[in-house]
Amino acid sequence: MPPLSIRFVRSCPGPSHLPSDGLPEICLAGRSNVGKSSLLNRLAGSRQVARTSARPGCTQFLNIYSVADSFYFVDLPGYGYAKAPEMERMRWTGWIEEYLIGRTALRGVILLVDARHPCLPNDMGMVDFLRERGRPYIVALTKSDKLKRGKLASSVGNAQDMGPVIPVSSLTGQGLEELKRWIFQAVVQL
Ligand SMILES: Nc1nc2c(ncn2[C@@H]2O[C@H](COP(=O)(O)OP(=O)(O)OP(=O)(O)O)[C@@H](O)[C@H]2O)c(=O)[nH]1
Ligand SMILES: [Mg+2]
Repeated sequence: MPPLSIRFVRSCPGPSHLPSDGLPEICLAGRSNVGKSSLLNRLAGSRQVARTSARPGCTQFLNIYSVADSFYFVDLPGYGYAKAPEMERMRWTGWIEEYLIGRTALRGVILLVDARHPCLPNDMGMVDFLRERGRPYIVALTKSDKLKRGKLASSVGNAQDMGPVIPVSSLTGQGLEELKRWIFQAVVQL
């Protein structure tokens, strides 16, 4: 499959700034620094689309990207960034919950989890939250290039507790075709 045509639309400082055209949305959720922006850039075949940082907590707002003017990627603020001021952290959590519970355009959630640390408590909390609300989701095990084959296999095995899993790497491109197929399926689901 060719790279996706991804274009940054805007950062949303509040829910009222979300798109109002009713196009389907796929959101990317996960801990801070897990590789959300890098994944978007790799899917776009470009380093330019989303800002990446070795410094956690860089993406503070909810960021909207248009994919071929057909659907949106919504990059949620990373959770679990311990150094953010308490109020900020509360607001981020409120945002994420509000969006995930109420958004009718939302067709699926890509939950990014570091392949080296599957099943951490706040990721399990997110899984429970998505299951309870019946939101379709897939677990993308990120940075899988950092693990040797045997370790990755056991990480994938452990991560099955979280739900359907695809190991991915934004460095090597591993798993991205499978992830794209999941995204397209989720988008067309009514
Ligand atoms: N080796 C490797 N490094 C990665 C991969 N994906 C991301 N990284 C690195 O991990 C760091 C964080 O990546 P980002 O894409 O900025 O993560 P993020 O989830 O968008 O971070 P925030 O927006 O700050 O929450 C960067 O240094 C990336 O280069 C990957 O697949 N493999
Ligand atoms: Mg980011």
